[in-house]
Amino acid sequence: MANDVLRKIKGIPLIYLLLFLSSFLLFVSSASARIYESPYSIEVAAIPNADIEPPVTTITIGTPQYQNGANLYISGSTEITLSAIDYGLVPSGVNYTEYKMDSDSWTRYGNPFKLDNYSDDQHTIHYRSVDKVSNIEIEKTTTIILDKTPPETTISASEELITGVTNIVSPDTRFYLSATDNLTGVKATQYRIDGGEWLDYLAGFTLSGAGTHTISYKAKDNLENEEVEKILTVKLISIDITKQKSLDPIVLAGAWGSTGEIQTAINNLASILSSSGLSYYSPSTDDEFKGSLREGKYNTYLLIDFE
Ligand SMILES: [Ca+2]
Ligand SMILES: [Ca+2]
Repeated sequence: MANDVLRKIKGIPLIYLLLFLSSFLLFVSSASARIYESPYSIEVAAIPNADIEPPVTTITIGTPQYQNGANLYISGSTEITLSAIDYGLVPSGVNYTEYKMDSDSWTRYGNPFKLDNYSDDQHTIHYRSVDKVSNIEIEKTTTIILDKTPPETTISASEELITGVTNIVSPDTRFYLSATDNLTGVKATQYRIDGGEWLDYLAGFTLSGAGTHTISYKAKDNLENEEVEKILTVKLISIDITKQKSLDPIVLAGAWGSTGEIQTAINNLASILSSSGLSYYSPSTDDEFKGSLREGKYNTYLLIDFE
C-alpha cells in the first residue's frame, strides 16, 4: 500500500509537487490568521480616548406646575424625572444619575420623585450623570417654588357675624368670601348653600327662605391645592307681611254713628285721610273697630268720639 503511494508520487513531475506544497502552506497560514482575527478586534475597542465625554442629563417637571413670570411653582404631587444619554467617540454608557436638593447630599436617581417631604419654599434641584469610564457631567440646577398649602377662606357679612353662635340674619344680609394663598395665588373660590351645587364666588350673595341654612365655602390655588370645606350655619328670619305693610301707613279710623251730623263728620274724616295719601279703613261699628285692633294689622288707630 505505502509502496503504491510512493510509486505514484515518484511518477509526478517535481513542478507539480512544489505547487501543491506552496498551496498547502498558504492554506495553513491563512487559517491561523483567521484564528487570531477575533481577539485582535477587541483590543481595538479598548484604545484610550474612545470615550472622554460625560453623559448629558435632562430634567422634566411634571404636573401640576404653574409658571408665573420667571417663577416655576410645583406642588407636593408633582413628579420630577431625570433622563441621561452618554456621549463619546465610542460611548461607554451611563453608569448612574444622581441628584440633591439644595445643600443635601447626593442621592442616586432611580424613579421619578416628588418633593412632598420638603417645606413650602424655593428649592434648587442639582443633578448630573456619570458614565462607565467615570466621566462626570458638570452639575446642572433647576430652581422651583414648592407650594403644598391650600388657600384659606374667611366669610364675612354686611352685618357682624359673631363667632361661636348661630347668627340671626335677614334676606338682606349679604355674605362675602375672601381667600388668600401663601405662594401660588388663589385660582378659584366656591360656595354652596345647604349642601347644594358648588358655585363660583364672584360677589356678595344673600340667602332666602326663613329657617336654618348652611353656607359651605372653600378655595383652591393655582396648583390645585384645595382647602377643606368650611361651613357657617345661620338662621334666617324673614320680614313678615305686617312689618312690610308698616312701611306704608294704614289707618284704622273709628268713627261711626247714624245721625246725619255724625255721617257728615265721617265723610269729612274720610276726605281728610284720602287727601293725606293715607290708606285707611273705617269700621262701621265699635265691635268691628275692636276686632280690627285685636288682629293688629293696622299701625295707626284713630278713634273719634262724637258723644
Ligand atoms: Ca461618555
Ligand atoms: Ca398655596
